[in-house]
Amino acid sequence: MMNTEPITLHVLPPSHPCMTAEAALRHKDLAYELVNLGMGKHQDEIEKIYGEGRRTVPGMTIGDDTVHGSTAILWKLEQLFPQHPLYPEGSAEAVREAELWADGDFQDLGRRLPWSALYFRPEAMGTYGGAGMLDPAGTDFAISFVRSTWKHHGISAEKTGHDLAGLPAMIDRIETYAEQGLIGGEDPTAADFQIGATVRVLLSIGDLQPLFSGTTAERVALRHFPDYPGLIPPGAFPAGWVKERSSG
Ligand SMILES: N[C@@H](CCC(=O)N[C@@H](CS)C(=O)NCC(=O)O)C(=O)O
Repeated sequence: MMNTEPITLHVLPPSHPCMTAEAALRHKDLAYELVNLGMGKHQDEIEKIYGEGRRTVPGMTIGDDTVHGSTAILWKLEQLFPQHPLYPEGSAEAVREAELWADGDFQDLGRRLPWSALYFRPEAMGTYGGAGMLDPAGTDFAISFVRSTWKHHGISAEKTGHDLAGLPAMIDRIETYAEQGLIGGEDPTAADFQIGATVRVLLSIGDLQPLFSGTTAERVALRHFPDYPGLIPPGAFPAGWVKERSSG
């Protein structure tokens, strides 16, 4: 079933929940327009369209209807367009639970950890815009930009240590979802798209790649999101901050 009403997805390109929403639209073979709001005014613009207090991307309009947030978007798409189900019969509830878990603390790591790592390797910020490593003048810009992101996202060294310490258990949880067949199957679910997008962002941090190596999390991320700019060379985080998985 194709959409007769026009669909517009409002995004910021590097945002992982936006990647999730777009992957779901593509999976369901729907026609849509992608609108990049551009860093800066995005919060006010999204609030104008989606209502007071709604200041994040993604948002989706379908006809006159507005849907805000990645999990609401995927749910709505499933109700309107049942083809290529995101919540397969028999495991729909468990998939939704896994998706909602990933939308919480795990998704937050994708918003913080790249900035955490870039604090230590600011010259790598250019790789996220496809520009490669920055020169000294560019690195000056990156240093002040990264500092502003620490403020914006409430990042500190202590918080980074806490985020990194919690990551192995989150990967274990994702691998359990895979064993339960909620992600990693031939037909992707909402949980594949939600988890995979965050993992793809985390894979741009060289220090974290060994943690994901050989996992279903890594396979799902690279399958659904093969192209993602950005690479922070290993050795960014101070020694000992990245913890190993005990079961890895
Ligand atoms: N859980 C929400 C989170 C959305 C979210 O926080 N999006 C970030 C981008 S990843 C955003 O729009 N941030 C706006 C800003 O920080 O200015 C979802 O999945 O839609």
